Amino acid sequence: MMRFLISSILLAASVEARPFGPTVRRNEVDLGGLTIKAANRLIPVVVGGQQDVFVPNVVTAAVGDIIQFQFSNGNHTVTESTLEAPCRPLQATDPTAIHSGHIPFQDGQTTVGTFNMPITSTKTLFLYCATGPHCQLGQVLVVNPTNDQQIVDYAKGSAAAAENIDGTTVSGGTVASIPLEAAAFIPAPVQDGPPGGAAPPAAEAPAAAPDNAGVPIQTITAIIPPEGTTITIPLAGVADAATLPGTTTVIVTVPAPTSTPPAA
Ligand SMILES: [Cu+2]
Repeated sequence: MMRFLISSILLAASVEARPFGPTVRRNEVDLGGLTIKAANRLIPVVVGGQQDVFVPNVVTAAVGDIIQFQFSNGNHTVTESTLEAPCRPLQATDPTAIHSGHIPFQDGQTTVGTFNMPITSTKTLFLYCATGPHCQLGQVLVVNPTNDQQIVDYAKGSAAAAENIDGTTVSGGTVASIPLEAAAFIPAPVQDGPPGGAAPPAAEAPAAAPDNAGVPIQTITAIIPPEGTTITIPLAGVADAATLPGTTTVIVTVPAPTSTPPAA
């Protein structure tokens, strides 16, 4: 009975106190040094991966939200430009403009580099990747566009940009990391390479598959017979060649060379 009475009093006191006390939110999220209230949105944007793009490439965010860039395969940046001067850092004229620095992701990583960018105004932001030709290849993003045409115009302007210029100083956000399991992407399949998760050497882009893809490749050593020689070449792969007279052999008369071969 006494216990019930005490708890009733405590309950009454807490209910009584609530309307008069300040509302204090304890549900805060630590983003590697940057603390936000959980009531604000954390908006993930994947940077790079199988393709050099931002996903999504148009983001609508409110003041107080955090855009969390999550860096997937490759080495990318988030760098602010203007719509009129794409692939060029706004930092050149405004030191507070956004630049994440270069954040890589290599095969075998168990963490993902992030750039947490708080939205502090409703200003439209034009962002690009300053690595290599990524900006020209379409790795661009618009935050809070004022119309649907802006991402189109920005991407077209970027594709036509003469050069892709890097930012200089990390600004406009906080570099941190998250566990891979928490990321909004699945990394590209691990390439064959040295063990231990080291980055594979920069591979040349594979040549386009030839039309005879799948046919075993043979090494042919060219032997150039003297001019006027008649040679016969049996055709390989013809079934029962003896029953197909006239189709199994090619006769070639070696033409005169068109230029003097170099002396041996
Ligand atoms: Cu990039």
